[in-house]
Amino acid sequence: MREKLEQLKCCAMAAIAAASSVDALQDIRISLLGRKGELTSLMKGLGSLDPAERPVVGQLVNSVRDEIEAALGSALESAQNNFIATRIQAERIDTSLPGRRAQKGTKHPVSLVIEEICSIFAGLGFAVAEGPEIEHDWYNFEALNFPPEHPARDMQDTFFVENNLLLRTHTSPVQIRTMLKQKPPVRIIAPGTVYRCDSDATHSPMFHQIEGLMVDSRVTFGDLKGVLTVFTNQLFGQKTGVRLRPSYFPFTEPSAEVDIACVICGSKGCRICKNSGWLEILGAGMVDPEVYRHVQYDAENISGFAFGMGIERIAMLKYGISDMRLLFENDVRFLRQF
Ligand code: 2NM
Repeated sequence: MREKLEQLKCCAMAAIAAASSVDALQDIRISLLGRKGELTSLMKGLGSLDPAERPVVGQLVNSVRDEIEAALGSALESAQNNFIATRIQAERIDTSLPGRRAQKGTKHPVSLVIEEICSIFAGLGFAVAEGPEIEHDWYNFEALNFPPEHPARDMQDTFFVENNLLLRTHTSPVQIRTMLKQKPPVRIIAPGTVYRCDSDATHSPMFHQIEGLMVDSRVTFGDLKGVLTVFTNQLFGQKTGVRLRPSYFPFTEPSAEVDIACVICGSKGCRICKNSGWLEILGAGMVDPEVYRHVQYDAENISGFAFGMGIERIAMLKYGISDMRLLFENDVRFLRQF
């Protein structure tokens, strides 16, 4: 046993001295000290020794193992240093140069506007709700009181996936899903990506919307105007004028378009506001009882308002961006400015 140990130590030291690479040294470590290694097997054989001899030989095994480990350790360190030095030579790395910092990204203007709007409505007690981008016809149109022959249901305006599945054309289905899940009071906003078959300087087939819904026992048109006035003042500045014009949506009655005084020209008249002094930024109205019928809300005892806006348009107005396509080209020289 002693002889075996002496011999193993000699062979090991010679092998370690001869090995020049990190890999070779790792192999030696495994073949000696690994689970099935030579030294490990020897240690397992200690049990068959004379009990009197066991402690002595045991100590010897330990000291051989310590010596081998120490030799392996220092050989590995110098092999690693050699490896690095060779690479620095071969690749001509100038270690005196300062490191290259990873480029930090910036938030997309659309994300910035979504975050700002969500935080304004959070201050008014609105929670954020989300839903799927691939929707059933029922949630996107039927429950929202779109008649079967409504033009939005045409192939021209909606991306259909198959049978009754489509890419949502607005985030209103999120409001439907929320009303089906919870009873009034409801106070939510639904930000997200929506899709319409449309593409030019002011329309992208993929864009973003935020819609809001408030339903409670006595919500009035006055509440709608109040909430939206607070919102536009916070988003565009305290003195921004707001006006409501009568309009039509299938899911609200009465309905209104919400304009703000043109923030580009100060209402003097410009290209952006088409010389009217006003910018249309929101659609809104009192939720139609027909919508409540689809979600089993009792239209006799509750009321509520809903509104919706396109984020890209608001980002363009807020940051003075003239072409919507800039928002989707992903040119970092443009995106870094916000
Ligand atoms: C708008 C304008 C007016 C709206 C209505 C609903 C729902 F689900 F409650 F019926 N959600 N969103 C709505 C109302 C959206 O966007 C221009």
